[in-house]
Amino acid sequence: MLKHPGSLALCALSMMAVLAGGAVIEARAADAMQATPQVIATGLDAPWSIAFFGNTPLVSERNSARVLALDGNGKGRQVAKIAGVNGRGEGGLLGIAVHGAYLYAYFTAGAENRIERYRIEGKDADLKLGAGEKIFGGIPSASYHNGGRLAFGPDGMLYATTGDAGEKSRAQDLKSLGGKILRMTPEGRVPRDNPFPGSYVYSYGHRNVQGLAWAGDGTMYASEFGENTWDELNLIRPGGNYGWPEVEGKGGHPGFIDPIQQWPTAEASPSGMAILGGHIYIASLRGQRLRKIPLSAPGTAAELYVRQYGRLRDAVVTPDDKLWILTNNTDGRGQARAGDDRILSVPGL
Ligand SMILES: [Ca+2]
Repeated sequence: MLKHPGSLALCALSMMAVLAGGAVIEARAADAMQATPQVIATGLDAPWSIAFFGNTPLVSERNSARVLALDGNGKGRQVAKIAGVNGRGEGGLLGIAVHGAYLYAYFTAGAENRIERYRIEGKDADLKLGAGEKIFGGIPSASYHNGGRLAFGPDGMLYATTGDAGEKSRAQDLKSLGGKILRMTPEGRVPRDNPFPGSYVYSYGHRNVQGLAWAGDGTMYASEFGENTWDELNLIRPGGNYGWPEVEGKGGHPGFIDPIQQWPTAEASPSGMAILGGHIYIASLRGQRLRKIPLSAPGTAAELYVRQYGRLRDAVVTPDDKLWILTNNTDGRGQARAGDDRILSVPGL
């Protein structure tokens, strides 16, 4: 598709728009040349997160508390129903991540959000999960702002994003686990080299972070939901204070790290994110689009699939370097289309 002469012309147009400083114009051109994604899976129920064990995709469903394994045809098979999931609103079974022989899950269990891990036994059609082992708890929960993304960094540590759970002051309180990015060992202990000795807090002053990704050089990025004005893309530094609730978006305030990019909340509400081929990809819920941000020019963005597939919850890189996106239209906030919710593979990257 991209080799088509017409697409080349659009690419050239897109480049010119960037040189002219017109990120929005570039977005339209990029959108026009984006090929139709391939459908990987359909019929998911309020899915939240995708992770891979070897080549096997695993998907979490927020309300059913199920973890599904997809076969080569995208057919889901329940491999676990996570015990103890008890969430309202945005709570439930949220992020999952795989490390070694374990699946890690972040979920709402009544008054707290917690992290458990499960030994993965067997593989492919025989894959199943062992009993849960709670490795971390006490993260504040609420109907809104539960955070919930889990990811292992290039340093082998587990990172977890939390929300302010409706109490803004938690974000600036280093003694609270709310409104933070947390960093822990795979066993749930405090790493010796965390920025605040003895504390799980890696960065703070966050409202509700649901996306994490690292570039090849180790630079860490996170997406964050703003309140009414600005959603954020942040470059995360250990010990950094990202401003909430004193500042939303770019405040230029000493002591707070400004986002490297911000968007009106109606055009974003950014959740999962991934990095592939020199670009950051961010799935947007309310904005119903996939944002593509060059690592070489992180203040610019192209917008793909605007309002074509509804709300998007996650973006992940597959083991064979494809980009998959996860729709989010069946959790009561979106308008479900035929086949929702779906996993789509983005071609031509
Ligand atoms: Ca901020």
